[in-house]
Amino acid sequence: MQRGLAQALCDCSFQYSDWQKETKVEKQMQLYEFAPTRSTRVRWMLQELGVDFESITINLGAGEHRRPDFLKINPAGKLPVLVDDDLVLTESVAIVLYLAEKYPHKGLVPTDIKQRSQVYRWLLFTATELEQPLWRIARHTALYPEHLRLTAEVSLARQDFTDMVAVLEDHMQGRQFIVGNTVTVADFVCAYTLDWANEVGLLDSCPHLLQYMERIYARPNAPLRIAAAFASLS
Ligand SMILES: N[C@@H](CCC(=O)N[C@@H](CS)C(=O)NCC(=O)O)C(=O)O
Repeated sequence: MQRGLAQALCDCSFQYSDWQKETKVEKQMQLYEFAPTRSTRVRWMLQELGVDFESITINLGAGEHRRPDFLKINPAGKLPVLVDDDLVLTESVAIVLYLAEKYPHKGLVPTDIKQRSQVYRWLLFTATELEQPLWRIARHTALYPEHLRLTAEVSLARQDFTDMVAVLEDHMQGRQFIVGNTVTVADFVCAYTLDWANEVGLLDSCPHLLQYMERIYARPNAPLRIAAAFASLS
């Protein structure tokens, strides 16, 4: 009796693995992340899409991004990284665009080419004009060794950010979303970056952007705000 059952189970698992080989079973995606960082953008996208994924924490504070096994995955030693089957993708903006295009029925990237071009425009504006000054500030206040930090660089970066964020503040007057009348991938990337700016006191003179950021983060599938993510580490 027992041997019969064991045989049946064996047969079953044999058939299952056969079926797995024949039918390409989609593997769970893996996200290499660390709570308060740019990997938030990818987590946000995955949560909005309702895609199941495996989270792999790489503790930047503990230097895990410099470990040889992680450097094999991303030689730049940076987060986030998304692994989807044989695709290993770095760069947060490239990853969220990939996800938006992989699940087009979720409507997070417009089908209309002109609307889509506006999404690209604001993603690039965010990554170059807004995020770069924030990154310079982070490096020259906390990340570089103290003897390499330049106070003047921080003032310049704050001014660069202030000049460029004024353009977005103006754009957001009377708007709910960055592009068109529905949420897109640009909103998640932008809201995260605005949260970052807010953390360093650079959003006080942008009432529209403050309201907009709060609204986007109030979505049910939004990730933790940066401050809460830092708090969750301790
Ligand atoms: N342009 C990259 C930047 C990635 C990046 O600098 N990530 C930071 C965390 S927000 C990191 O991993 N830093 C580790 C390091 O620079 O050593 C992206 O958007 O993915």
